[in-house]
Amino acid sequence: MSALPGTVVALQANYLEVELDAAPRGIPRRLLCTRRTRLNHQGAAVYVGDRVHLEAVDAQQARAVVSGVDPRSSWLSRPPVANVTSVLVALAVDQPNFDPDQASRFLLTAERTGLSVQLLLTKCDLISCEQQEEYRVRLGGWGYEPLLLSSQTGEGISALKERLLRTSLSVVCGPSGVGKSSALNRLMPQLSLRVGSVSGRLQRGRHTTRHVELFPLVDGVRVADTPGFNRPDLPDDPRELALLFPELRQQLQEWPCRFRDCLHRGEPGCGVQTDWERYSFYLRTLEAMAGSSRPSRGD
Ligand SMILES: Nc1nc2c(ncn2[C@@H]2O[C@H](COP(=O)(O)OP(=O)(O)OP(=O)(O)O)[C@@H](O)[C@H]2O)c(=O)[nH]1
Ligand SMILES: [Mg+2]
Ligand SMILES: [Zn+2]
Repeated sequence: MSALPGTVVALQANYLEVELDAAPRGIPRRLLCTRRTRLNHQGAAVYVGDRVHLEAVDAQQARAVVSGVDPRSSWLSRPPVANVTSVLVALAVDQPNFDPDQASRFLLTAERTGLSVQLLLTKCDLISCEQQEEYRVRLGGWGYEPLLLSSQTGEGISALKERLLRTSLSVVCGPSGVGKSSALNRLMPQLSLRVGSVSGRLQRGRHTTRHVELFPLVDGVRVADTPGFNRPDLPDDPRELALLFPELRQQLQEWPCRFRDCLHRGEPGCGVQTDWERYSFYLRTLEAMAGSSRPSRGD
C-alpha cells in the first residue's frame, strides 16, 4: 500500500496522533504513530499541524509509522504548531487581569507568523458595557478589532465560530486561565475539554491544558487548543520589530520613514509619531533586545 496522507492532530510523549485525510476501508481514521528512525536521524521534528505520510499501518491496533513530513506553509513558534492559517490571541479582561505588556508579547509572537491575527477578549461578563467599550477603543488604537467573548453568557461565541469557519487552521493561544478551553467547549460542547480554576492574588491559571490538540469544526476546518503560558519570548531582530506593531505598520505605510534601517526612536527627521499607547513598550522592547544577545526563556 502506498503512504497515506494525514495531519498530526496531537503529540503525546513519543507518539503522534494522526488523522488520515481519507481512511481506506477497514482502517480507522485516527492512528497512533511513531516516527521512522530515519526521520529521527535527520533531526526532522514533527509537530502538531504537520502534514505527514503514514506507512506500516496496523488497522487492528490503529497504529502506523510516519515516514515523511511535508514542508510547512507557516509556523507558530510557541506554542509550536505547523501550517497555521490564523492566530487567535485570547486575553481575559479580568481573572487573570489584563496585563498590557503580556498581551503585547503574545501579539508580537502571533504577528511573527505573518498571518492574520485576531484578538479575543475573554470573560466579558466580568465587566460593564462601558468598560467593554473602553477596551474596544483602546485595542483599536493597537490596531486590533477585538472579539469580545463570554463563555458564561455565550456572548461572541457565534462570531467566533464564523471567524473560525473562514480558514483551515486557527490556533487559540494566550495566558493560562483566560478561558481558551472554555470558549472551545462552549462552541463545541461535545469536546468536554478540561477546564481549571484560577487562583492566588494574581488569579493565575493552573496550566490545565497540557498539550496542543487540533479539533475539527467542520470538514477541512480545525481549531487548536493550546496550553497557556505566561511570558512569551520577545523577537530577536530589532529591524523586524516595527512591522510587528499594526499601529506602527499603518503609520509607516501612510508616511514612510525617510531613513533606511531607522528604529523609529524619535531620531530627528524620523516621521514616526510618539503619541501612541504602545510606543513606550516598543522602546522598552528595543532596549531589551539590545541588552540581551541571547534570547531569554519565559516560564
Ligand atoms: N466569568 C467567566 N469565567 C470564565 C469564562 N471562561 C472561562 N472562565 C473560567 O476561567 C477558568 C479557566 O478556564 P480555562 O478554560 O481552563 O482556561 P484556559 O485558558 O484553557 O487555561 P489553560 O488550559 O491553563 O491554558 C475556569 O474556572 C473557567 O470557568 C468566562 O467567559 N467568564
Ligand atoms: Mg485550557
Ligand atoms: Zn524612522
